[in-house]
Amino acid sequence: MSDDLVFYTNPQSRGRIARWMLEEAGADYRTEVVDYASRMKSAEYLAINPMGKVPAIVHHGKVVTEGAAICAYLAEAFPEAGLAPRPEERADYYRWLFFAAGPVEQAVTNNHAKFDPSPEQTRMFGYGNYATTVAVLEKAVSAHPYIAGDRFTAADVYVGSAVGWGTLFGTLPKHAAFTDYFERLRSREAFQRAAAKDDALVEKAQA
Ligand SMILES: N[C@@H](CCC(=O)N[C@@H](CS)C(=O)NCC(=O)O)C(=O)O
Repeated sequence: MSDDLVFYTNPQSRGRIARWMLEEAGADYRTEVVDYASRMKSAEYLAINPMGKVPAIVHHGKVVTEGAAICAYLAEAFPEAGLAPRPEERADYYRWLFFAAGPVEQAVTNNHAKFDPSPEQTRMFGYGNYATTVAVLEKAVSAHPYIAGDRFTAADVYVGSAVGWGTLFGTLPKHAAFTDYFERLRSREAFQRAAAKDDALVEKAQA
């Protein structure tokens, strides 16, 4: 296990997105579990992520936070994995990666908190409203087998996680477009490996 790449996570968190990406990249990394109660807002961890949130990675001494940024960063840092976009994939790759990290994330969390912008507010809210954001996401995941085209890229780790967790927790509707897209992703070996590692950590914490 390498100290060149340290992964700060909690197995019950968005850290699962970053672990999936680390496994897809074939990275050699060391995991540091950040406990919600004791470590998340500690001075030691705030020095890494001042937001006091996971995931974060430290690669060759450089910190990367934000699940979407971690996916894009690792795709470039491990080019041999072939998960960065090819020139013809770049438009869809960046567009939908940012759409999922911004509008989708805000729409889903606000809707879960039972807040939907009024018609006047939709102009200044970057996601407009929940219904529009969900409809646009549904169209995006239906356009090709993968979000940037015919092959899997790092953007699928992030968009796929949003869709997978959203449909599982009921924050996104279980529409066929979403479930079909996630079915294509969940059978990947790296996804299964990442899930097994995180599930083992959850079990260990509960034992
Ligand atoms: N915008 C961040 C969100 C990260 C986030 O909210 N993580 C949650 C867990 S899913 C967290 O660490 N919460 C701990 C806290 O706020 O105390 C990302 O996409 O990585």
